Amino acid sequence: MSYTAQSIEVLKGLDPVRHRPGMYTRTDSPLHIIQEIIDNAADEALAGFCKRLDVTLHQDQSVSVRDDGRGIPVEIHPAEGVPTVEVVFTHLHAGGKFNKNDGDSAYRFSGGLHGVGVSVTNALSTRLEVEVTRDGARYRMAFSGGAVIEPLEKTGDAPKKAGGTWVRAWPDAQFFDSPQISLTDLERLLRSKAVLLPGLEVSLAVEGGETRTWRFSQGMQQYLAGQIQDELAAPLFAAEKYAPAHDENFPQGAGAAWALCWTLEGALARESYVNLIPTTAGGTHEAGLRQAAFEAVKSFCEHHALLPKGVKLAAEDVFSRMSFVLAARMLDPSFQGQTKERLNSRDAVALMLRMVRDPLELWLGERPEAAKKIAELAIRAAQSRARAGQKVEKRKQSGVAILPGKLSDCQSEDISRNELFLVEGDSAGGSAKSGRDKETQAILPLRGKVLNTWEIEPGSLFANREVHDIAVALGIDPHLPEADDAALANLRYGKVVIMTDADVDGSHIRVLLCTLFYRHFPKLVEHGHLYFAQPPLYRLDVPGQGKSRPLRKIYALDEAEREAALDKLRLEKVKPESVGISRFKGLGEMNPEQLWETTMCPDTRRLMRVRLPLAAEAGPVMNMLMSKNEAAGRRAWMEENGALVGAEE
Ligand code: 28G
Repeated sequence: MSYTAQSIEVLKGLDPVRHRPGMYTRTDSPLHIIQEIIDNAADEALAGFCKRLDVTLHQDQSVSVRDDGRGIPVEIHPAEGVPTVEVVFTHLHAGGKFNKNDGDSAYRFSGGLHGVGVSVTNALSTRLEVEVTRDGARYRMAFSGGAVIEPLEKTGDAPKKAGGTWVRAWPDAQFFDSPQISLTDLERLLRSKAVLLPGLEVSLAVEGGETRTWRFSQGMQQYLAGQIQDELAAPLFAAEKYAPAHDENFPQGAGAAWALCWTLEGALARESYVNLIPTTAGGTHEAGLRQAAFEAVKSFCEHHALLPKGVKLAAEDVFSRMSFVLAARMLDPSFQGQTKERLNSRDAVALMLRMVRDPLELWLGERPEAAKKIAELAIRAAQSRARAGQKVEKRKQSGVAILPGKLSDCQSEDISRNELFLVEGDSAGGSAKSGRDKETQAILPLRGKVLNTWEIEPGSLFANREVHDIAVALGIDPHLPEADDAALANLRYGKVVIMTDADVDGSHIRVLLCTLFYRHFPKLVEHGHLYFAQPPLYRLDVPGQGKSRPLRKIYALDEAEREAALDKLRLEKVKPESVGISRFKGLGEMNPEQLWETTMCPDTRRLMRVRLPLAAEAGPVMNMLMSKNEAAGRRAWMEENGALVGAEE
């Protein structure tokens, strides 16, 4: 194949990126495609081959990055028949994604923001140049819009031991809302690489301006200490732990490094990362850290009999004064949210719990004086929470209503933590009841269809049993949109969660419940108390393997999770063809543990908060949707706008 023919073929490969760049990267600014380049250099440093990483922001808005690692291989790639460096820049998913099966490879835990690699950067750049130094020689090549325009050539000799990669990219302004790269964001990103890769010297030069450098020989411990101005309750705790080979539950090398501390007052410092990628919106790894800290401190309190009578610690009591830097390392992390800055891999909770809890408990046990200070902080938080709860409790008891018989109420009196699940069907209701956290979660099963209350007078609402039960459980009366906030004074739950099947009937029930709340309990919606649970969309049936591995069912919330689960199974040598994938039919298919983990556990579930536009705008639409004689218009509107009513929690 001639070179041009081949580059045309390669271009075809990157075509989708140029057509829908938003599917592959963030398009608000070119920072994220630059981040892909920096991430590759950081991965090479993580593998232990770099001492420095130098970035220059040029006056023409291009960016160049240099590392002193091994240099991207230039040999002909056996499968592709072109130099490996060309494959890296022209093939989607090239880069970190391959070689995950090689236990020693540091690349197992690399990850571009979306794991798509630097070919996306290339596709979205008017020009991109690469220079490689390795094996006693220098090489270079250049691309435009992702296509090779100057094939790889040797440009000279280099000292035998010299190595490194240099990349300069000119992002194509047509793909971005703004061509400017924020200097603050770039600085923050580079500083975080220096924090997470102790000893690495990182620099940022602004062409014609200043140069900044970062180096943290003590890594995140040093960094966190520098971020905290207030008095520490106890010394800072920093450590790391990764799964060994042949671990039962986690792939080799998965784990975390962390630094954490407690302060008596003042601002908190909290940062988390997955595979060196910042997760500014937190996610499941932070939830796992929080749980680990909670369990370690609670266990210390119990061993030393520190808990005053009647005080019950909650995770938040331990967590609320804790500052931390957390760097999780895991295979196939999956991200969520508009900007993909929140980790949502469910197993990150268990992974962090496993890695952090015991070392922290040990650490506390070794310095009882310091640990007592931390315990005191948590106990004080629990006591003030209990006092706040009691006030509400008095109010709660002043009501005369008798709670509906089929309500399984929760034990906690802390309204802000309490949640009511409205569950479709008795069987799902049963699973929810046994799977829930009894402390804070209440279950109200709903039988059959809920009444369409759009055209029902407030006075006749309670003639309907279901509606009556919901209102009594909630502790509030129907009211008008003009009502003041006192309408919610006796509300018994901070979150009201509608949990229905992910099918047509389920969405019908959702709409009817939304109608009820929107029309007759508008303050509840306005104040953000109403949520949809999001049960998983897929079920993976994994056949048993020998004696040790029984048949398994894995639930995946969406396509991304389904693919991540399949990738992980591949690592376990499960043949993808042997895995049965079905679109999930109903809540009733899950046992209580599964329902808990996928849909109810605050750390691993995904909730969607229901938000409605202002009444003035929504009124006519709702009227169209809910009036008896508007069935056709209703269907059309919902198909188009169904997604608009919610936003991720
Ligand atoms: C300066 C800007 C960005 C990089 C390397 C080094 C290697 C590499 C990069 O290999 C293909 C995938 C995993 C082996 C690896 C060199 C092994 C041996 C490398 C960068 C083949 C990519 N020698 N440095 N990629 N690997 N720096 N800086 O991009 O299996 S990317």
